[in-house]
Amino acid sequence: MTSPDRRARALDALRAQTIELPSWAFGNSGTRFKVFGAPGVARDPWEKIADAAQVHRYTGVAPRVSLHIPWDRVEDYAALGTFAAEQGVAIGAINSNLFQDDEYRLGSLTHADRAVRDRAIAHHAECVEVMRATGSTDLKLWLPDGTNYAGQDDLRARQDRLADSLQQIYALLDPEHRLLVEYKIYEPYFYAMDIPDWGTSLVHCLALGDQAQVVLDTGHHAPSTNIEFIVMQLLRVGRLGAFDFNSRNYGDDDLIVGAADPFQLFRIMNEIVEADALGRAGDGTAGVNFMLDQCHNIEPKIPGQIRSVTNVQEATAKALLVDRDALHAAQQAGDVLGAHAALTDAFATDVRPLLAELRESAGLHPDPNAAYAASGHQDRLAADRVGGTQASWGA
Ligand code: LRH
Ligand code: MN
Repeated sequence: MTSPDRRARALDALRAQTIELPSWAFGNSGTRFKVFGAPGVARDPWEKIADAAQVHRYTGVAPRVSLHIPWDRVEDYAALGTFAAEQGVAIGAINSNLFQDDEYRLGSLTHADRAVRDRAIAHHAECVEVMRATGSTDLKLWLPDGTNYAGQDDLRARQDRLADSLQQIYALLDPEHRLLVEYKIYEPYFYAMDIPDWGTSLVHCLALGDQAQVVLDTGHHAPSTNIEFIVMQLLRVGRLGAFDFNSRNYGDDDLIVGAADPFQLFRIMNEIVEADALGRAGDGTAGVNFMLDQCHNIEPKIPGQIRSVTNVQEATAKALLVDRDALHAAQQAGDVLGAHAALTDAFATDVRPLLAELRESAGLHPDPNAAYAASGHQDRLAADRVGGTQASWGA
């Protein structure tokens, strides 16, 4: 039975939780085989932001939208920021894009040709200008660079070129900015990615300085990787800047977070709660940015994002209900099963009534997905958004 005190503390923490939505989740996406369209899909950054605002309207905990440049390139970013504020949300992390230019076939920040590296660095200068115009403080860099065959290039020389390029990007930052460096084990290259794992991202972040932090995308690891261990270690060294939450069964599937492995998401949030890293960092800096990075290839986008947000809330609520005194006592006593049970008991708790109470106390419907479905908004979008070109990954 959860103590009233723990329940009350859990509600307080859940009330303060925020989850950042990816603008690209509101556009069409797919695989190399097919990208499906759907009635009412957003056609530009303004409509993507309006869709994200719907998710915040029904969940109350999704007040930021991360942008991807150039997918969300507009003439007037300050106007886009103002529009977002009018919709009740803010612009979050600005994502650079080094994976769609022909010049980057053999690398971008790691390329042997300085002119190609300068081009990639200049792209980040553009992203920093977008941050200044929108009030964003997070520059998110996923490095897609890599090689496909052993011997194709000098792995160490690429690292040295990368370190120099990252230093130049880091120098572009304002004091309140962060550079979030995302790693990925494979794809779009299939022999060696130049930032394949958390260790490589951390090595570069430590070399850069305090404003450089690691992004952990839950879909970017080898199968059976203990991701919560990586979370614990990055928190321990103060370099976990953000999550890209999604779930996977095989590769970088970008499915709804918690859909494929809810217990893994719970174990990850358990390490976050154990380290008291749910809210802003003790030193007042932003702390861990809980972002989604997903594609709704076949399901409707707004309901998919609402479901993703409520999945993160459920995993967080379960982690907040762990009896940590009992857990720590069992761990100290070497009570293997007792300690494990402290976690599995919390995981087995139905937290939906607690979250319904949280939403009602915030003036929201207890079931955001049911409320959105009943709103008829999806049908209105399909009726209103006729003509034009639906936004799509890569376009
Ligand atoms: C790369 C990635 C990265 C984004 C992209 C949309 O796989 O996770 O975070 O740039 O997806
Ligand atoms: Mn990602």
